[in-house]
Amino acid sequence: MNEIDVLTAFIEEGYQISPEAVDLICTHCSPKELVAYILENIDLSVLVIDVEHIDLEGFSGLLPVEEESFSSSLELNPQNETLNINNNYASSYQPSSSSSNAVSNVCYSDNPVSIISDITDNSTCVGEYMEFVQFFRNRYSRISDIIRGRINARPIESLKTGKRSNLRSSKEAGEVSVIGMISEIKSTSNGHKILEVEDPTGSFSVLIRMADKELYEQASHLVLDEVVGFTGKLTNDGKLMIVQKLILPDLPNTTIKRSGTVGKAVLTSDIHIGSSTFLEEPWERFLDFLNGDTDNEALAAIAKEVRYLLVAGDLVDGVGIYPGQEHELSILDVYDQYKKAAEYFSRVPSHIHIIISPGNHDAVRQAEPQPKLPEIIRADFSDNVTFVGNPSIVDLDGVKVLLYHGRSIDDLVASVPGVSYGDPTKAMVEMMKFRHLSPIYGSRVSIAPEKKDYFVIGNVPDILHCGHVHTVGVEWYKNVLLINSGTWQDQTEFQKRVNVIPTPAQVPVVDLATLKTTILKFDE
Ligand code: D5M
Ligand code: FE
Ligand code: ZN
Repeated sequence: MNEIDVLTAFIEEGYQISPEAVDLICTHCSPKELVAYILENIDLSVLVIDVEHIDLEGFSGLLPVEEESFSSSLELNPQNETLNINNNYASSYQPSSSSSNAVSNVCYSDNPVSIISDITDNSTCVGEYMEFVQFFRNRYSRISDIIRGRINARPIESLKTGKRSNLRSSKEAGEVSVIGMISEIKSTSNGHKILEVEDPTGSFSVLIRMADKELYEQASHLVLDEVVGFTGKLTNDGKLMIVQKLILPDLPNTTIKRSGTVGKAVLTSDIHIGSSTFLEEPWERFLDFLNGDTDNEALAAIAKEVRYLLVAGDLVDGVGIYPGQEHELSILDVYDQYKKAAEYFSRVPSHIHIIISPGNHDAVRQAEPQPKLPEIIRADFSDNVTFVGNPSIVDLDGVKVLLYHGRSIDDLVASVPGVSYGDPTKAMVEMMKFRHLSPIYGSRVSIAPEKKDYFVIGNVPDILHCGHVHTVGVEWYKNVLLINSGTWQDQTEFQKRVNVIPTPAQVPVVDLATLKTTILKFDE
């Protein structure tokens, strides 16, 4: 890449860059990858990128993009002695210990966790009208900034002041672009879609024609309250835009798969301790596995490498969560449910760093973002447990994980064609395209209007870890690993009625060096 290439790359994304920074990039051995890395990680408040904004140390751990980075998960049955595992354990986790039995001398602090984003202790909202205005403005401003680098958008107000003939600034006469939050989605009698879109200056109607098949299909994935760019032409009276192109915030195509660290992270969720359908025996086998207590050599080898255990919500079943739940509980008191949970987690080897975030069955506020579990509950857990809110972003020794329980998946299943409970990663792909975990306001997810919209996906994580739907799924989307970690609860009577078919006792294990994922099964 020469200087012009570097300059163009940043200008196209809406940034200015100092000559010193251009020099630094041009003289680097991997300038193209470095540009992508800077664009991905730059703080949105930075207007002119300078040398100080270039984190060469952080960049030094990059892997080149692989064409097929996730080949379908290898399913392991712990009962099956004829496993053929191709993983190479040569790079096994060797923490700061001289003992040959390294794991027994490791402390959980050798497996560092830093919390990058979490509502805990930062909540300010009381639910007033103006807080909602500020909340949606924050969403609009952060997501529109992502889109703005890709189109030359004008304020919606300016569409109203000028008729079509006055709007001739773009390449093609009459072509205009706006960035708006979708406030209404309607169909006309002819089957076209009309969307009402808003920005801070006003609102406008845009039309997506049924005959424009590709665009129409793309538009069928749009949901209320997401922020999208629209390019099109105004009708002669200037009252409607006929859309020609949708510009989603999406992940950049330049998103690079980063190299991580050593060892493995075990991802789970929806344990539902206290439910009468909690699968205690498979769970016990899982705890045995973490302790290396298994005859299966391959599993024992994996267990040795485990550094992190992540729980993405619904640790316990809770009480009063759905009608008639009391008939399906084996532990009736919510504090007793957490005591039992603490007991189970005390049996996880103490060098494994455990991260627990809450879900809709946990004993914190239901409105999202949810803070971490309260001290009265945390006090029973060992020191190797770090509690975080929902959603939150954590850094596991260099691997960035966005944890979100996933309640919004209920809304996405109801709104987006092709998104189902059976394949939860489809909903997670939509989240990445929205650059938002839970855009729809006023449906299943109740939103606490904090000053910042914690659901906006600003910096791109390495892994998005969700739960809630009780089905396991692993997928890649533009070099981000999407994992739904299933459940430890068998189907409840309530779930039978609403036709939830869980895939319990399956656990995705992520290799932190390659992000390759293996699903371990404990159900037999
Ligand atoms: O959610 C477990 C699963 O059950 C998840 O797929 C959502 C689904 N679910 C939960 N409540 C309802 C209602 N009221 N209708 C339909 N489907 C539902 P969990 O959070 O573990 O209960
Ligand atoms: Fe659940
Ligand atoms: Zn849930």
